[in-house]
Amino acid sequence: MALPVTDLRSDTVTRPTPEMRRAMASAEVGDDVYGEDPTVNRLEARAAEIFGREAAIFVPSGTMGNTIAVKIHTRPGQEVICEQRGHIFNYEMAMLAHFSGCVARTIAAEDGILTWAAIGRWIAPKIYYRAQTGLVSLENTHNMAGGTVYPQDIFDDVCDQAHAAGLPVHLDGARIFNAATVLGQPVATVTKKADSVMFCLSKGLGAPVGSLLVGSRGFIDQARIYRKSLGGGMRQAGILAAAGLIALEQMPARLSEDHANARFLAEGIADITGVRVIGTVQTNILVFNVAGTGQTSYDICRRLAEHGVLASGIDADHIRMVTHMDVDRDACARAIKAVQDVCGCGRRAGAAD
Ligand code: TLP
Repeated sequence: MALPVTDLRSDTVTRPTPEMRRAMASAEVGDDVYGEDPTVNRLEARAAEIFGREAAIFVPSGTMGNTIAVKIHTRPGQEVICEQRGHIFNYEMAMLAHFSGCVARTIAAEDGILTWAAIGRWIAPKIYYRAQTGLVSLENTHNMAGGTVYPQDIFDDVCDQAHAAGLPVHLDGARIFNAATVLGQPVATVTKKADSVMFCLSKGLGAPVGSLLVGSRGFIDQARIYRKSLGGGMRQAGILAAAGLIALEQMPARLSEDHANARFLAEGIADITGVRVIGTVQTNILVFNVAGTGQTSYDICRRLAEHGVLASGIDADHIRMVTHMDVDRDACARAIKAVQDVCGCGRRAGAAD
């Protein structure tokens, strides 16, 4: 009998739980563009409460949440500081430029974590012939750096120093509950100093669709206008918000399982000749370099798929695997075996059993 496919391409691939489906089927709904969907209103109120903010808005995607935040914080012609592999710069269809009229001032950090020492020197001097810095945008956890978590003192310091320089800070917190799990602190504490936060329900929290943007009342009032301009007015969106409420209330508690599975995967894969795991694998994302195998990541991913394991090549040398609620320990063990078979180089001499 064929084994089920192990899909490690992303935590976006999770399917709603039976409880989510039941809640969706029986959700009380109204027209959310009129502000009349009780389930969306409940989700937004709970998100604001959990994050200790005045207000929140439900958006169809993380990309839309980030796009709206950048638009509100900046003016056309400004620069947005972000990490070089940041999602807003690489995977959001150049909306920084397209929608907000800004350019990204990217700064490289090996672990994706930007300190003020790295950022401060790139703040544009206040000279009329230099494009001005409009915003600092941080990503926690940092996806392409391997799910890395901002140490709280670094995050808080960047926010304090940015504010002292007159700059707002937006947090792309697509996976902020993963970060909070590692830090052992509530998301309200972890994100307190950022001016706005976007987080996703549709990643490790398992909801089928949706993200939230949280901030001050005035900020969210403006966000409502831009959400509509982007086509994000979703009418009876309570069907989605019902699953989102379950994701928000119940799913953060199980994220440590995904983290343990990612570490298990990393340990198994680190032993394979030609493979180098990036970083320490703090959360549910594992990135590894395969240059030493003599194959490209794309070739390896194609061959892994033939073994029933799906992973993503993020460039020619790097593969990303993301654990989530639909892959268990056995599935991770099968993935390790598949990487061993496909890389075909056995285990590094001297590797422990
Ligand atoms: N990330 C996706 C891909 O787009 C890469 C994934 O599979 O990880 N911020 C961060 C840090 C993200 O990782 C993502 C999605 C987003 C924003 C955007 O969220 P969506 O996909 O809902 O627009």
